[in-house]
Amino acid sequence: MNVRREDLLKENKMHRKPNPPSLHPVLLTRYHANPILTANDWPYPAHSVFNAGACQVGDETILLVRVEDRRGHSHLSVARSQDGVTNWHIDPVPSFPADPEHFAEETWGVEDPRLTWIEDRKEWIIAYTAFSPSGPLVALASTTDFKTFSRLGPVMPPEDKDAAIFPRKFGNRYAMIHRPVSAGSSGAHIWLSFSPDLIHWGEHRVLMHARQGAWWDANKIGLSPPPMETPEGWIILYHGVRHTAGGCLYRLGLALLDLENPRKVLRRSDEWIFAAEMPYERHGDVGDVVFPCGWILDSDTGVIRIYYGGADSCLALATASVTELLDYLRTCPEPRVGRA
Ligand code: M1P
Repeated sequence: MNVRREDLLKENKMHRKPNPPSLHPVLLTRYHANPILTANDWPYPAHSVFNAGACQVGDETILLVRVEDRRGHSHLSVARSQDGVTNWHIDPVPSFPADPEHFAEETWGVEDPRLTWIEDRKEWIIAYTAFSPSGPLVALASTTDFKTFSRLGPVMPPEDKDAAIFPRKFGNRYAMIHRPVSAGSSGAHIWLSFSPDLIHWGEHRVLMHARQGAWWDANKIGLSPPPMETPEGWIILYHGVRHTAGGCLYRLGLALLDLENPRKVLRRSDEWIFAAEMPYERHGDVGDVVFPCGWILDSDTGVIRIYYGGADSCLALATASVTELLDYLRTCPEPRVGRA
């Protein structure tokens, strides 16, 4: 059964538990029939499917899904749907397999794509993690149809991941958010860099520090889907990783960047807004993980569809309202300078 996109928020709200005034706002609402895609839906052998990039092309929603095989190596495959929720048509063979023969950095696979339409190039840029023997690094590829792909190659040395390109230039430079980690570093923080051509990157600076100590986003954070442009600024959805005696907890928080100067963080949520609660998020290859790599805003309805990996095993969907996210962000504090 197809789901009309305009009905999705309404329908999802009906499944939302009432929100007592003393409790936290519910900003993301899970699709009631999650997960939307699992390895059982795949037309060829796959161990797990998760962490998909997402975009809307005309009437079609396209997901570029991370598929892990039984070697433990990942490739990317295209899934298409008219309503973005059901009736997925999945490519019969891997759409974007790793190509270690020509790109040694892909020796152990390709992971976690984020998609951005770049208007001045008239193409989609895919920022993905190439898993090289020296560690994971950021690589870029382009496509216009999600059938053929051209690699721009690695753009950051290891270790670096969780990258996405902004959809427009600042001055005449592209901007990219990413998450480098160096030996001896006190944490994994979100960085912002600029480039004249998408190949040569510089002006690397920390955009948001992981907090420290007891915080939910202490020591390790990373961008989730690409930045979303709104009249009030760029909405950033990011994951924070709390290390506990029982393992890592991946949760999501929000930030807002200045529209013209993305180095300026206007707001950052003190609290996480989404965490693993459902069985398909709590149990899987890596439990207690919610990991979105793609979101799509329907500008007519203001509904955002957020596609996220559950427990590194399946693909799930949540919806949000862009108005509600901005209302919430306005209540968030301006970030403290440096680390907290
Ligand atoms: O296992 C959870 C996630 O771990 C990594 O993310 P990050 O380095 O940002 O913590 C990635 O391998 C990601 O694919 C995975 O979902």
